[in-house]
Amino acid sequence: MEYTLPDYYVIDDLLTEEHKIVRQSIRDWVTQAIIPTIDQYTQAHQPIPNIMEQLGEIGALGPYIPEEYGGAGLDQISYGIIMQELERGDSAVRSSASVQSSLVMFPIYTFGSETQKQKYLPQLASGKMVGCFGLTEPNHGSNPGGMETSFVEDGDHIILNGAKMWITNAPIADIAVVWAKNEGGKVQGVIVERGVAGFTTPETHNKWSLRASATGELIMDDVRVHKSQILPDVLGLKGPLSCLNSARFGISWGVIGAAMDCYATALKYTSEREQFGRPIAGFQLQQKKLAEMITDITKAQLLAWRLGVLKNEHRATPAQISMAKRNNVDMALRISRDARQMLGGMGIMGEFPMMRHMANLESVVTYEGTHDIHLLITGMDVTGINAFE
Ligand code: TGC
Ligand code: FAD
Repeated sequence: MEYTLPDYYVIDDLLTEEHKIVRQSIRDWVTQAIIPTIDQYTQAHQPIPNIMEQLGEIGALGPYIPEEYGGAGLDQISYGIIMQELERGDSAVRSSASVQSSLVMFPIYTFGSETQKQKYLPQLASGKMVGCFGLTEPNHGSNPGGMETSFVEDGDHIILNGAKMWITNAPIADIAVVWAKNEGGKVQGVIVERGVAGFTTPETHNKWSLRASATGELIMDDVRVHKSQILPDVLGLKGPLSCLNSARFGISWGVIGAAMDCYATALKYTSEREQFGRPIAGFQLQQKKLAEMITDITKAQLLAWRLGVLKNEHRATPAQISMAKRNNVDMALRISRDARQMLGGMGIMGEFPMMRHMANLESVVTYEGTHDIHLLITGMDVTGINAFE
């Protein structure tokens, strides 16, 4: 469907020429490579073939990682724009790029040894190697600090035991960054390679959401890993949580893409579809929905852009990132639901993107910290009182 993407407050003026070039190249790729077939893969509950290599080719993996490690050396706003354009296509595509970039490349780049960086980052940037991030466990989702996965030392090696659940790309990953407690009970990151004895990654079936992305478990049953696979430069829960800052920032931009797709589709459809002798966009009730959508998208765009500036200046706080993730995902989810209704019966069909975006966004509002958890983070930040204790 041909449409114009919304920029009601001329936010383009806030972007650099490089930002616009990046946006156009990813936008064109999504239009050609994702939109024509995404419904088919979603309906079939099948990951998009070679998606990681394709993302590597367009520079969407580790865009802000320095070029010496295979990244593109771009700024944080470019990263956000890439996530926005990918999620206009589908949240599954953005998920793959954000896990690889923020949850696998970021911790290796930030906390890894030089050997780890040289060995993994260029391969991950090209998409020839796929990574996943294991934090959530069957008994510990919102409260990762309670994790049971742990390791004991055995000479030059560690022996890792535990289970991770809901892990994006686990079934197709070559490596997993697994967060586990050491003998002292402190959280550490370990790079586990596929193929090591005792390590399995069963797929999670029957999802109604993110059906074009593989989700699975990480099962570690006496997995023996060399100590050189431990990320040396971080100890404690702040390790995985700081990776989440980067991924949540990307999501706050990404979901704007899904919302734009829903809004623009609804605007076009209701301008063309006639009932009672006139386009349904002419009815006040439909105009209210469209007016609220463009207002909410514009507010989300400004929030994301300002957060990008703060992030470029290394001034963005985790609580500011929580606010943007929570607000923007909620905005996109509400718009997907309203836009679906505006297409009437046609809104449930795969020819239109709303139902797919809506189902995807039900995961996005849950992962990377749920809607309620982010509210409590904001509450803690403004009151100074910790509701988790
Ligand atoms: P708490 O005691 O508050 O903090 C423990 C330590 O961590 C530090 N910290 C952070 N550091 C960096 N960034 C952040 N955002 C941080 N938040 C906290 C904190 O300063 C402390 O450091 P230190 O040095 O004093 O030890 O921790 P808590 O156990 O009370 O938990 C706080 C809470 C609930 C906010 C946190 O655990 C949380 O965010 N829970 C949500 C879990 C979550 O988001 N999981 C996401 C899993 S990954 C995923 O969903 C990927 S989906 C990917 C896709 O497909 O796109
Ligand atoms: P729970 O923590 O059990 O929460 C259930 C409900 O209780 C939620 O509504 C929550 O808001 C609420 N709740 C919990 N605590 C409180 C509280 N203190 N106060 C008020 N309400 C509360 N994890 C990874 O590590 N890596 C991945 O790649 C990854 N990918 C994912 C992909 C998908 C498709 C999905 C669905 C999840 C993924 N996750 C991943 C896991 C995700 O981060 C968790 O699902 C999420 O953090 C919530 O944990 P939970 O599902 O155990 O829910």
